[in-house]
Amino acid sequence: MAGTTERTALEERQELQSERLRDTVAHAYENVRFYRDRLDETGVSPEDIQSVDDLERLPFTTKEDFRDEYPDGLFAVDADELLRIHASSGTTGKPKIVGYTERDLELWDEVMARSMEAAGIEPGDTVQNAYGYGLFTGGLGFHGGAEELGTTVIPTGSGNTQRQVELARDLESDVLACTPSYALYFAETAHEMGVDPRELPVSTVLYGAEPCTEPMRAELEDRLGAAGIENYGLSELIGPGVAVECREAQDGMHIWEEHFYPEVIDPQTDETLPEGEEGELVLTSLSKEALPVLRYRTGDLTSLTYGECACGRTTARMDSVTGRADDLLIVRGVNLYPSQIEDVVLEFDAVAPHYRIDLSREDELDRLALTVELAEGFDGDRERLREAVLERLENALSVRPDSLDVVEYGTLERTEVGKVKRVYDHR
Ligand code: DLL
Repeated sequence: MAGTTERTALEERQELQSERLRDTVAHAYENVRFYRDRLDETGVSPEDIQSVDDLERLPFTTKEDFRDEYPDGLFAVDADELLRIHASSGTTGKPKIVGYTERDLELWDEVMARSMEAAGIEPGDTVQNAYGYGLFTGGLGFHGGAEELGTTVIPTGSGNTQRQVELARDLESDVLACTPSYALYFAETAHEMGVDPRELPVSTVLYGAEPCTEPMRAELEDRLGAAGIENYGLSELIGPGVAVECREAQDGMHIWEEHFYPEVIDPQTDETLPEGEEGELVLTSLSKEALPVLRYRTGDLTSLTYGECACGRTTARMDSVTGRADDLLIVRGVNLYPSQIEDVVLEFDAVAPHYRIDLSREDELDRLALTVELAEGFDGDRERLREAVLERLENALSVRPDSLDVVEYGTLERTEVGKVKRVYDHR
């Protein structure tokens, strides 16, 4: 796509980033009281930020800041300049409200079209968009990008899954855009309808919006007979369209970093971490009008890689998100993320890609109860499987769940709309 720095030398991109950073900081300072106060308190003036190397001098922006400034305290333009409002899918408390000017919407379409192009989607392809339409950025984000790229988009939104299977078959959808959990549900529904999901024309699944381990990706690819390409983004920055894997290498997600500048920090010490080290992703918007964000702490844990990718793109790449800083489970002193449990459990062919973690507290101690589901048609020894999973968890993670239930295929609730919930904290 023209006018991007996807394949330019690092120095050239950095110059552009620095120029845009200066503009963004000035824009935020002049038009958002929150940023003006924060910078003044910190003793940093916009002139102090001349290049991306000065970024570390800026204070962070957090989810709490969005909540405190609800609904529109972080907006940098007047309400009549907004063309659209979305909100994040926060499960608790107030949603984070985000707004877009005309230029922001154009930018969003551009980064989404670019993401889809990098994912190997071509003009003329048919994209069935099963991300939710509405306040969630998934639906309209993919929709805009698909049209910008010149594909045919079928705006099914989420839910109504039998109908979706029929449409995918009858309209010959090449691409299914949805969360990874929905892709699995879609495959299951097809199977129940007597349709072999692998026989459907879908050859690419543009998944995202939820964590997805490699074994989970392998499951969804296998069940749908399609390539899974991972997408990452968040409402606070724009929505989907922040980063995507390239079809050629699938070696980390390319961050469209002339618009979203990435850093990874140690969430405890707030120090910036070097390439390859895992920590919390921090993003700064470089081209946003309505909602510029400076050093936004995403809460998402990942690491960054620099250097040219086998596909020829030179952008920074981020690894799959292993979890959220606030998803950390501490079970009898052992630090653990749900994705680590997923990784181990899905090693077992006899286990379906559905599980549930329940946390409770008894006598001041945390209890972890794990429920896994049997693969369809399993007729082996259930108790032996249970023991094997327990032993493997203990070896791999140094923690043994207090209880492990192995339930029949189809027992655990499926997510047809919205993001999957696998951890239930009753503490
Ligand atoms: O989930 C935007 C999106 C839509 C991304 C469709 C990709 C596809 P929010 O609802 O604001 O926006 O939620 C953002 O979702 O901070 C992550 O915690 C999580 N998330 C998004 N993509 C991924 C991913 C959209 N690939 C929050 N892997 C983010 C893991 C993801 N988590």
